[in-house]
Amino acid sequence: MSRRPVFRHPKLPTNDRGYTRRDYEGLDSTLCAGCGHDSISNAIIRACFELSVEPHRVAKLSGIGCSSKTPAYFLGKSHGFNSVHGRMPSIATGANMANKDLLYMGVSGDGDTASIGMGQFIHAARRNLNMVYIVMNNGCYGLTKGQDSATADRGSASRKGLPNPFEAIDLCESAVQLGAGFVARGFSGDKAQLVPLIKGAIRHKGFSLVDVISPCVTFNNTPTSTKSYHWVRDHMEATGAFDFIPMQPEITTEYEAGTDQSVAMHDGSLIHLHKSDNSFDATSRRAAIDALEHYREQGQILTGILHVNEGLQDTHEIMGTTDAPLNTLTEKELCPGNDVLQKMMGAYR
Ligand SMILES: Cc1ncc(C[n+]2csc(CCOP(=O)(O)OP(=O)(O)O)c2C)c(N)n1
Ligand code: SF4
Ligand SMILES: [Mg+2]
Repeated sequence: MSRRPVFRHPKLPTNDRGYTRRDYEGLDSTLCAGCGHDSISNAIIRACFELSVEPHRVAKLSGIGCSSKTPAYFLGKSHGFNSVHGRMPSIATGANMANKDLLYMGVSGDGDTASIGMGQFIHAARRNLNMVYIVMNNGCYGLTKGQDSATADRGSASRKGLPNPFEAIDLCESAVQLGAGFVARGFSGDKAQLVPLIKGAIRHKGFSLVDVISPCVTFNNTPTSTKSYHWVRDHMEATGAFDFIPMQPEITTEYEAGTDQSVAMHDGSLIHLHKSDNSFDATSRRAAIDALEHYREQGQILTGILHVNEGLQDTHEIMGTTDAPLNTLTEKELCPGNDVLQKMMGAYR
């Protein structure tokens, strides 16, 4: 039961659809105070409110973990399915195949995605499933007491553990290599950067990964952990300051050539990158992987939009499914009748 007061200020600001921010909130969080995951939930709430996403057009999906509990804490009026450990992408795929008209918002952890769910994650990415896939990445299994996860950097140590001896999986680099059309990395403690990243992911058509470094204050917030607040603040390198600009008729490009880059989303909205001198061409897969490797070698974490490709077909387009969502088709449309079936069978004889 929510402990939030039910009183509402009569003049709470509303968005274009008439919803207030409260309409995008969920239950009170039961996570540890200071957990990065709560900051990400708040960024999701803000992004959806500011984009005027209709809550009933969203389906939240998750696996198992502290991170996978968070859909209870945002978008309380949306559809939701809390699946089993690592299986969120299968549920997202099935739901998306049945009804392609909803916004699918998958939330997962680094354990849920990069260990038990890795085989699921990579296939959702390579099929370019139209969904937002947010990883709340703390480098550990928070819910089961802080064991190292597969995204923990080699040499990085959590509260009681020895330095991790294994190579880390970089989910962004994997997603770029697999052909995902929108790949970004944020930090839970940097809302100014994270909210536009989530907005861009929502507006992108196809697979949108937002990997968010999210310190676990209970098990993985020592200075030796590369997913801690201290480490990330000291070692973060952003691709540039940027903002998300919904397409409005009056928007004109007034960005200086060579310093900025605007990338149009399928629905016409723009991601506006203010490129710093050391930035790179985010539309190139090779450049994105080079940049990630470059900063990794320096011990830095590259954040921001890492890769965007708006020219890709999503799973439905690749498969040539009907324009109408499959769950709206009637029996008559789905079953062509005995004569047609006989003809089809004849072709196989
Ligand atoms: C099939 C199965 N194996 C193991 C577990 C135990 N388990 C629950 S959550 C979890 C890891 C969670 O880590 P992560 O996805 O990173 O989430 P976090 O808690 O760190 O946010 C594990 C191993 C489980 N619930 N189901
Ligand atoms: S154990 Fe870690 S990940 Fe889980 S709620 Fe607490 S701080 Fe967050
Ligand atoms: Mg984790």
